[in-house]
Amino acid sequence: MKRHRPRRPFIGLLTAALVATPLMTAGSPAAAGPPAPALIPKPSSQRMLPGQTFTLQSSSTVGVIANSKERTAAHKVADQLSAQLRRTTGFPLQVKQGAGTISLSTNGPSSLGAEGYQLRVDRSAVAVIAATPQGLFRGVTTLRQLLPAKADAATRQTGPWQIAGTTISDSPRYAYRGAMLDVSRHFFSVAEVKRYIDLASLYKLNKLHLHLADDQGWRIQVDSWPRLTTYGGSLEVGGTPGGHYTKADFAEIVRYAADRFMDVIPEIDTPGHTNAALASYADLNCDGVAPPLYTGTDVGFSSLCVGKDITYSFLDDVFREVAEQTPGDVVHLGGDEAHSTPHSDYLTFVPKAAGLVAKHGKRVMGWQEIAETPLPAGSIAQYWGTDDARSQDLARQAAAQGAKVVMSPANRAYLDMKYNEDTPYGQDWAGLVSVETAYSWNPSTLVPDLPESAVAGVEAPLWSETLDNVDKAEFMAFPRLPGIAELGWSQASDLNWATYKDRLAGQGSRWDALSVNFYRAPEIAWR
Ligand code: TNX
Repeated sequence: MKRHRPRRPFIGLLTAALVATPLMTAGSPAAAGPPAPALIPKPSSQRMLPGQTFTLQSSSTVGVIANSKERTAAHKVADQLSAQLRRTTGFPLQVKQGAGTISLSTNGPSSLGAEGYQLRVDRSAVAVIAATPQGLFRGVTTLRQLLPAKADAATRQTGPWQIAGTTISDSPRYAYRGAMLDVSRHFFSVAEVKRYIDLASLYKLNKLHLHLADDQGWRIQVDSWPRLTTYGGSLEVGGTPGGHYTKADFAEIVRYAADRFMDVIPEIDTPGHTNAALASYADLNCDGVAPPLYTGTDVGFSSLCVGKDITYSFLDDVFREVAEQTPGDVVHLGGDEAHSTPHSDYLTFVPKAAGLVAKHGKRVMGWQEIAETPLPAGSIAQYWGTDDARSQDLARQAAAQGAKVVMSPANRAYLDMKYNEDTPYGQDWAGLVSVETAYSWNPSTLVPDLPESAVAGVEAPLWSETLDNVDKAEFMAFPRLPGIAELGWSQASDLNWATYKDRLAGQGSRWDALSVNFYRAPEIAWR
């Protein structure tokens, strides 16, 4: 076979090259070299470049091409890539300005949008092109999946570090692609949250919703109401010590997420799910008596006192301090399962609480029940139904008043549901959720007569009543979370269980390299 001399990458010609090179569809057998990797989420389009294999070498560099406004952020993306590959390859992989062996450029067409990117791998170079640093980051997550799984390990590995030649052009289906972590029922440390951010961002999720306050614990510092954390955060389910994030801790989580282009959406659940707050301040209770801390797993027994003024000065302070710590534009006020709040009180409460979130400059997000009340412009309702008529109605009511809907159907997207009867932890109130069940639905058509334009995206909640450590959390999230991520990113016409299942199988070795405690679902031929 005739070999071409390696060329220097020339970014300006990339778009032309994408079109001009002889192409082969992804998955078809290449002449030689590494197999075409199994990407999740599936990109909008991918072609293989037969006979072209890229090999990362000790002399390889990572180049950044970006205007002065975007240079710092683009360099950060390059630094993260280089740091990970340095760890496993042992190569220096110097990051520099201008073209490199791997080039990251933000000079792509604006038609790529905020998150889209193009990627080209040929025998001599790798180029990722986007219109923003965020787009570069998404492209780099694809590049990481193109490399051998061992490139994601924590320690030095042996090469070769090869990638099958390919061109990819990719952008997301939905703008909202979230993962929720319940840190109230069981507390998760900053390091554990960072780990979850790392794993979620690998699959292009862009929202981290933190469920920060519930009956069992208040987990975020509020200076004006200090007992919320010192007392209300002291325990967790089962009565073991809880914990909370100081302002510095929370800032660290927000920064870490932002470096991986995930917005943090803090949730303070109201008016139900509030026992931790009610236990901390007697005045918040209608009868003025503070209940004891709660370490069980029941829901629906607590409520803020809707008729008391102090309820709203409390929430004003809480939402102000939480909003101050949130660079993202959304704050979640809960609103679910308020079974101990009289319905007329609920209808009074939600608009007042929503008004306070809006007053502090944030869009309101809440569970589907909030759709029954008038909401400020730009609000988001989170569907958690199980195909029941009432939940579907609420989703349509949200859309009818101009709100967006994020789809978290409990019988499909709840990562705390057991996979099957033998799953050692988790719940089953919404049903058993197999890997296939979690994947096989369409966010835009799940609720009949919900206009497609109202659907902002998807989110996979991980409730932690039964998950007292991060190993258990990973076991429930993997392999289902990447499936939800694909529903959020990939085009509807590309969603196909048979082909997904095969791509999913290829993630097993990557999770082994990353030491993810995933459920080896027997229906997947893990490799
Ligand atoms: C329902 S769904 C809840 C949570 C529980 C979860 C357990 C929703 C908005 N609320 O309080 O943790 O089920 O699966």
